[in-house]
Amino acid sequence: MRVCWIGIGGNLGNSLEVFDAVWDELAQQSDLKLGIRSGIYHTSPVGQHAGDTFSNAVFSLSTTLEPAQLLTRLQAIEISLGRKKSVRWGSRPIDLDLLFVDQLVMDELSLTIPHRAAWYRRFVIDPLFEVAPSLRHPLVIQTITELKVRLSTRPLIIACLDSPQPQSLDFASRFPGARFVTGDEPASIGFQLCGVPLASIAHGVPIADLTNTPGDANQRITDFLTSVLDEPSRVCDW
Ligand code: PH2
Ligand code: MG
Ligand code: MG
Repeated sequence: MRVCWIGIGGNLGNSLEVFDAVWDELAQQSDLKLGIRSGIYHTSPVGQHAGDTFSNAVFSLSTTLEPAQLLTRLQAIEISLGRKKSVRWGSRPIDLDLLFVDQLVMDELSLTIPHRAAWYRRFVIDPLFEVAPSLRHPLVIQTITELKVRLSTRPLIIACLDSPQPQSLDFASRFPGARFVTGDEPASIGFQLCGVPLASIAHGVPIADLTNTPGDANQRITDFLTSVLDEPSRVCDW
């Protein structure tokens, strides 16, 4: 049996009802054993077409299914609950992302584990911190607590490795919690728009790989900064 962590999110319809429907559906599948779930958080929408505030949470389950089989199950539930194919990172009633499978590392066309963005998205890290603070990220080699502390520092020092000068695009005033430096200076987190694999470490700083995120440079940086600098609020138990 492997312990899998799943991120759940949505911003169309009644998210609490939709999340409950996901839980009830998974509870009926005899080759999965549901674990624990976090509370529900309100988070800033990430993406040009992402729409309104999202609800996000995480939960665990144990299974002997292969990750690809589990992903297929999750996708079937998304469709049964009204998920339509739309623009990438558009609004949706439900999104289920496979975040971690034990300490497994795999990178295939259809599935990357851990999820590429799991370590820097506050809408993932904050709910995980509630229920799995000592879970270790197998690539970034930090616990969820360490990742949460890293991202919560203000100002957050962010290294821009191959991007246009953020100052010239007004990021400094749009994201007052951040201070931008070049790749040679000490930083808490870096990002690169093209050319690096997940979390390659330069000077001990984990680098977010934005190679395959949607939009032009301005949008990709905006989305990254929104997810990194967000301060989710826990709105209720789930
Ligand atoms: N999911 C997305 C796009 N944007 N923003 C927030 N806050 N939470 C999400 O779960 C989310 C998002 C695409 O999967
Ligand atoms: Mg997602
Ligand atoms: Mg998804």
